Amino acid sequence: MVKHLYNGVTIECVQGNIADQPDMDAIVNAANVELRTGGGVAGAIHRGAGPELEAECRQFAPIRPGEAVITGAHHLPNRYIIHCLGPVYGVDEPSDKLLGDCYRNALQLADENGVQSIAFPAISTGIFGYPLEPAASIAIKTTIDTLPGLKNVKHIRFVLFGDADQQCFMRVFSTFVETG
Ligand code: AR6
Repeated sequence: MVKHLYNGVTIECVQGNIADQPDMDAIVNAANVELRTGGGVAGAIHRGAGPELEAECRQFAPIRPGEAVITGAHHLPNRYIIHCLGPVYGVDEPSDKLLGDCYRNALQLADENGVQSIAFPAISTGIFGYPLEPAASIAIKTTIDTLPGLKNVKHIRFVLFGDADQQCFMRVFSTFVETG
């Protein structure tokens, strides 16, 4: 695990399951347009939260790439779930801007709702096909750039499913910390 204090905010990269982060106020969902259950992250989160989550999501669907919406977490132990629609790689353009929008909008929405701790998965890097290394750079750079505008968020965790994914995020993260 790499952990660093950046502008008074703890940022860390861990290996794990996004639906099993009980110490976080909010977790982020790599959602689909209709905010329904799916594979990967969306499947894990909806399974954990229960059918009440899909019911609450209905009023916000459909969402656009880069957008973020907030709901309760229902049967999961968190206070909120923030749902982001990442870009489908090679389809939703400009994909780098849209992916950055996800992280920025999720952090701002979290902050507005008094969230102090938030966990992100690697949005768009599964079924949506975004290559991991550029996705990690966008996730970490956008997060660092957004920090100065945040009042409440004090702890940001990137939760990577696989070992290689975690290594990649840690490598990219170290570059920013060394040069930042
Ligand atoms: N915890 C943490 N990371 C996970 C988990 C988990 N439980 N499961 C998968 N990952 P994806 P996307 C990783 O496909 O690319 C959904 O079905 C995974 O290895 O969940 O944004 C929705 O319904 C990958 O690195 O999200 C959408 O249709 C990353 O999380 C579509 O997939 C994101 O994988 C969204 O695709």
